[in-house]
Amino acid sequence: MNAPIRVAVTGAAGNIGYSLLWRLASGDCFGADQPVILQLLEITPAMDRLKGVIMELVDSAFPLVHDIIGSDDANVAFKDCDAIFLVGSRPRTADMSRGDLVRANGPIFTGQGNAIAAVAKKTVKVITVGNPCNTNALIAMANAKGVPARQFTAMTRLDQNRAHGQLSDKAGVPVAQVDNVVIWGNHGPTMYPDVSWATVKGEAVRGNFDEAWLNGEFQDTVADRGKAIIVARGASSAASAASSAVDHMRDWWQGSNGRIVSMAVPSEGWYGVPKGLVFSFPCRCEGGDYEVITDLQLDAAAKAKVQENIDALLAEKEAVADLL
Ligand code: NAX
Repeated sequence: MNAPIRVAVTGAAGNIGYSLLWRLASGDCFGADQPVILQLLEITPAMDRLKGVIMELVDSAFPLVHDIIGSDDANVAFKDCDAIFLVGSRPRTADMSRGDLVRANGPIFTGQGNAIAAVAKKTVKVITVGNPCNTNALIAMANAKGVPARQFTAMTRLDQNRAHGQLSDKAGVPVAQVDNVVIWGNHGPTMYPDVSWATVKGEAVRGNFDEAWLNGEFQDTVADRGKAIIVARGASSAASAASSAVDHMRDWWQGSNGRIVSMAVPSEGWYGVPKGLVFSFPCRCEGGDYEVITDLQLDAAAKAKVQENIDALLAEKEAVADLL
């Protein structure tokens, strides 16, 4: 058995937290031989709810959980952390534009970036889930002086999993036989699920699936899935988001076994994406690190979509320039 690691989750009393914490506690993310100390952050008015969540975690008697700390102070919750899930943020309400959301949530991530720099390990792995997640990750990264930029990532794995789910449904095969859809860009309306390298049962998707479906219904379904779930369930995606966050962190921590996985990471100029923008790229993970696959040949559609995402993310960055 390894020594315990410290794992922080923000917004721990929220919907995603209610699913995520149980997966972290069970060993699904960091491995069956990796004990964890859970360090949970909430805002002060939600501390009672968090208390209830912690009671339930205790009642679940997970052998891998060595301690649980709940706090409304990021300097306590992030202390000596090895991994952090930035989930907590204000949800978008009907009267809010995406621009309003960027402005409403941005300040949360300046404070949390400062706290990460002050108290977390410099090797901490950070995944940002709270929306707009790419720009929130950018803000946290910019405010965490002394922590390497590449420790900050944002989640597009839910988009990848949604795309794999659609291809699996269409082909009538288990999703484990679907590989290599690449998500480019922003976890937002411009996100692009690219099937150029995707395979089903080892065969290329292009040429074996109806092009009109791939370019139409498939892309629309992946892009609109969040809204469709709200309509059907009366609440936003939570368990699937938690599960995708586990997938993202598990692969980063334990390796992706050669598979291509999509992660939003700070660009180093790849594919013409300006340096520093947190952008979803195809990655492979090994040895506790990720590597962006930088030599894929993009077709005209992908190039246009990458540009659309650059424009969207530059506009979000501009809107929070004072926080960077
Ligand atoms: P909930 O509203 O259920 O929970 C959010 C929790 O965060 C609440 O308990 C709230 O008290 C807490 N919180 C708010 N401000 C905080 C702060 N400054 N510090 C600590 N905690 C804080 O939302 P939930 O359904 O859990 O979703 C959380 C976030 O994930 C939202 O921003 C949502 O938009 C985003 N999502 C991101 C996805 C992705 O693929 N990247 C998909 C799912 C989800 O929509």
